Amino acid sequence: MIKAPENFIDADGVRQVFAEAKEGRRDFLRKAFVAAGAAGASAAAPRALATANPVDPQGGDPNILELPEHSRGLGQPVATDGYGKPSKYEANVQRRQSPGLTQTTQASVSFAPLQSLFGIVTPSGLHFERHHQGWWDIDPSKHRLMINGSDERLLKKPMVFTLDELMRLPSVSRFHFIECGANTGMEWGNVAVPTCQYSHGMLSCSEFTGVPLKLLFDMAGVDYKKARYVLGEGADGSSMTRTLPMELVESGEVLVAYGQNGEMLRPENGYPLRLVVPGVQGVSWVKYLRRIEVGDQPYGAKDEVLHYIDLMPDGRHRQYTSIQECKSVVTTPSGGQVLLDKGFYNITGLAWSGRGKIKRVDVSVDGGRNWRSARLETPVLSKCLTRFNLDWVWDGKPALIQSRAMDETGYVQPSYRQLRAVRGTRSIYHNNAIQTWLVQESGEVKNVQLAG
Ligand SMILES: Nc1nc2c(c(=O)[nH]1)N[C@H]1C(S)=C(S)[C@@H](COP(=O)(O)O)O[C@H]1N2
Ligand SMILES: [Mo]
Repeated sequence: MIKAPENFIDADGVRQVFAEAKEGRRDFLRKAFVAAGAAGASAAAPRALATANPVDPQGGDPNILELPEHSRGLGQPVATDGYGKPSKYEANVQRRQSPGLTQTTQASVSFAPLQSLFGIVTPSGLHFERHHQGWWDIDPSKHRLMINGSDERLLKKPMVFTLDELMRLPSVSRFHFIECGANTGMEWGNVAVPTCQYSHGMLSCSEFTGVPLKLLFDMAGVDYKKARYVLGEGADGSSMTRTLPMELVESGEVLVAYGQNGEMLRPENGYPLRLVVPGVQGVSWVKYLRRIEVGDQPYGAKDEVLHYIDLMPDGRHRQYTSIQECKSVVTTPSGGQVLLDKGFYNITGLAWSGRGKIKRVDVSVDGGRNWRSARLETPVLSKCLTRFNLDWVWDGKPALIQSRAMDETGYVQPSYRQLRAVRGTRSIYHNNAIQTWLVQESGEVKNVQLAG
């Protein structure tokens, strides 16, 4: 046991920190703590250190430091775990499936735990999964990528690449979000799921590394005047095939990627090769990519004729909706979480747009009557998740928390009423409406939709 020096850190010392803070955020924080204190709420305001034992905050005598074992003994050796894992205390942070959502667990989805993540990057082991016929761990030495034309006038020289050959070519690395077109699909009719993991978790963001598809097309001698469509094909049993317009490839943004967050793609995410199609719905990001064909018309593959289409109010099906429109969600406080007491909270969330950068995110705590602009954290990148934060003092009364994002084109994320006026209620895909979380007096947070 060590005796703490007199006035080791005193309450005045703590006050001093606040006194030194300039106007603005720090000042807001100070006022928030004072307000919370005056209201008798202490959960958000840390106990002054002088009255707490800094080593064991729950401990008895504030002047006696009882060192825990980890401060006295020898820790674990290096490389016990050749590939590191999260702390055992984080074991509840998992991607989860929704039992009964699909008939088999191979043709299914696991959702990313958005409520537990910070910043913009999704750790690869928590990236959402969407497989139509299960995932594979394909031997990269046997994998090939073929590039061909539907007819020889469209492409001069069909080519087959090994992974080694692709990895010798000039590469680029870029941060992008991927969102399944069906994300938030269960909410079209009414609120369907309790947490943002299930309502918005078919969304992830990684740094992808690979070769621009345009480079491979140039090598193969594509005639860009005639070949206006591109077909990507996967090597799994789902025969995943999607048509892309050639303009996307010509922009240089479409990648044949092998890297994800500094290492090779995970098997669940398409190892060893996948298409990265920034801004476009997930289904077009073909995994286990084995073939790319150029053609002079859309291919009308099963996954673009039967699935990923939108049933409009007039009874017609809208096809080839590919760009994921501007959208956002507050991840804390969000459904399933509990606010322990009134006082200060950091409202945080994610915003993204398939059309470019996020320009602004407004947050309401009263169901859309009043809005305040949130802080956008850097980096703010194109077709990438953007993190936003906003200071909030909860007064203990019911609150309706919403976020509304705007992208650099000026497009503003719609309310459910605005979205349904155009789209009706019979869609499954492409729901980018404003999400509402109800904070109840008990502190419990619920998924709700506002009438009208
Ligand atoms: N080969 C192949 N590619 C595929 C799929 C698939 O089942 N097989 N699923 C698609 C769908 S619908 C989505 S949303 C994304 C999901 O990518 P992820 O599993 O890496 O999150 O992959 C797309 N690419
Ligand atoms: Mo998807």
